[in-house]
Amino acid sequence: MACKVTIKTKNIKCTYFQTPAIVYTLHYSYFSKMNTRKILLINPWIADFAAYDLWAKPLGLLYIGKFLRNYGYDLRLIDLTDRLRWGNGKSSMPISGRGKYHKTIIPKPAAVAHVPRQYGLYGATCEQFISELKSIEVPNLILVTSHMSYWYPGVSETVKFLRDYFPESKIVLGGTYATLFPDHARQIIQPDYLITGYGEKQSLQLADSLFGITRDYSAVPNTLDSGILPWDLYPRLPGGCRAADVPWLSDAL
Ligand code: B12
Repeated sequence: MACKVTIKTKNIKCTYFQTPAIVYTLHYSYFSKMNTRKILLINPWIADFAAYDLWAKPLGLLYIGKFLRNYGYDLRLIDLTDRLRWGNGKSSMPISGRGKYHKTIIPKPAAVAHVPRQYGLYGATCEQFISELKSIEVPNLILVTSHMSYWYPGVSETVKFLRDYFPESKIVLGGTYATLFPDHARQIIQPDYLITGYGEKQSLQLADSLFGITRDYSAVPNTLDSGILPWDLYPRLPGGCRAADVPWLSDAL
């Protein structure tokens, strides 16, 4: 299936061809200033034949966000599967928390080429992602989570955009896919750093080392059980859900 999206702005031109291969051309001219202690959290696209939002939120990434914020880092989140932000209204169901994602058809990976279904990226459109990337300050560090290993093409596509927009930012990959298949992830995604297993303390240590911060890690716990997850990073989450702080599917609240 072919899909082509062309976006032109004052500084940026993105051409997104999806047949037979995906090619991005980005021109940027505004990367001048790096911000202090700015970390961008990314929940990537899901790549699959089907996906439906049953209260899915990137729990592990939010745990890391809570942890890093506790140690003084400035956070920004782009959750590409946040339907309330990217949804088209019809498919977004703010109250129930369930609903359809937008789907961008892309070519099937070779291993599933025989499956007679349309394969795609679930979540924000290419234009929405670009618009969001344009609107934020250049982060020093980008933390990308991953979920089901077989969704890795979604991680790969997401990271390509991040590389094009923020070539100077360091990208760290963690999460289920990175933990289960680190060699594959290193080869395909090519992050600057890959962290396996629980990510809170490891992310802090890595961020500190990049920002030149020293601290006594023997006094730093592995995780933070107390405190509220950084729901304020979701601009459109209904207040009731934010307060609930209870498990949701896949990556729970
Ligand atoms: C609980 C769970 C479920 C629950 C979810 C319930 C809920 N309300 O959330 C249910 C039962 C619904 C479920 C369903 C499925 N699951 Co499940 N599930 C798990 C389980 C046991 C724990 C996941 C979890 O919540 N972890 C807790 C959170 C906090 O941890 P985390 O997200 O991993 O994040 C930490 C680290 O990964 C890391 N990290 C995360 N992001 C980042 C980012 C960076 C930058 C860094 C540095 C670190 C980092 O730090 C985080 C904090 O410490 C895992 C196995 C496991 N032990 O991980 C399987 C697991 C993820 N599930 C799996 C599977 C296969 C499925 C299903 C497909 C099963 C099925 N056939 O239907 C479905 C798919 C659901 C979907 N589409 O989302 C597999 C995935 C295998 C694979 N190849 O990817 C796993 C790994 C189990 C297994 N070993 O087979 N699952």
